[in-house]
Amino acid sequence: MYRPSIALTIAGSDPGGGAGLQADLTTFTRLGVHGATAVTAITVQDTRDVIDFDVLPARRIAQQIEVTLADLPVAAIKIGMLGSAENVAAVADILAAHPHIPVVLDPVMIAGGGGELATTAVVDLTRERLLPLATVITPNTPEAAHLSRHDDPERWGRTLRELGARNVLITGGHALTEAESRMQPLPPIVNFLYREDGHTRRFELPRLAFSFHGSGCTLAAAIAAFLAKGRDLEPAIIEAQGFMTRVIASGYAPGKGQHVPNRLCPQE
Ligand code: PXL
Repeated sequence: MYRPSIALTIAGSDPGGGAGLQADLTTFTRLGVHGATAVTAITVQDTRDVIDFDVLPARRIAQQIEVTLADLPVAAIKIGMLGSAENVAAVADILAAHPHIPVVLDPVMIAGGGGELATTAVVDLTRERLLPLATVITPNTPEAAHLSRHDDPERWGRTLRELGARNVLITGGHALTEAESRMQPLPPIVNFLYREDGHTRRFELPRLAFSFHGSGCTLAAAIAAFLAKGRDLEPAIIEAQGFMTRVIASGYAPGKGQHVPNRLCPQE
């Protein structure tokens, strides 16, 4: 009997379908992976701003995850917005009981449009409890600075590894400064992977002029999808970055604000 690989996302809902669990689910589907979802929060936002959000109670999130893990052979877990320190603790407790499932942690702090999606308590507990349980974390540069509590970019990767994250992929795709955005050609996106074995790898990807909503979620979900399909971490990251380049290159603005990655684009 045909059964696709299964990945679980633990994430918040974005009603416009650009980011959050909708981004994760469309990415999983596009990459041929069955997506299971545990909803953590219901955000109210458009492609410009976060207007409001409600966070679900920790008990209800834990139930969704536990019921899913008891029923489905989940081969990778992706974590996005958790919404409260209680939720971080509940998710950490469950992950600790399932140490064999690879975990991609996207430490969501700020939405693509700039709205805050995590409190200081959430960031602090993520640092303490979730980093040590992650196979890989995928902070962008502001998130890496915040989580590591270092101003010096040279220290971010190593510090996050010392805090317990097995591998750290620091992504450079966030918005450019005014001066950078006037450069022709635009500076590339540079991602750095700080590996479990102490080595560092640098990846360069082409950058487009638009500001994107949902690109961080899409990359982390794609890594989780390839892990679910059985790839080792580094090949999963390389394939996920290739997927990102294709979906960003054909990205579109579905509404009045930011562009979203075109996760519908044909894959070779
Ligand atoms: O990309 C981070 C993110 C995560 N989760 C939700 C979001 C966003 C960004 O907008 O809305 C629910």
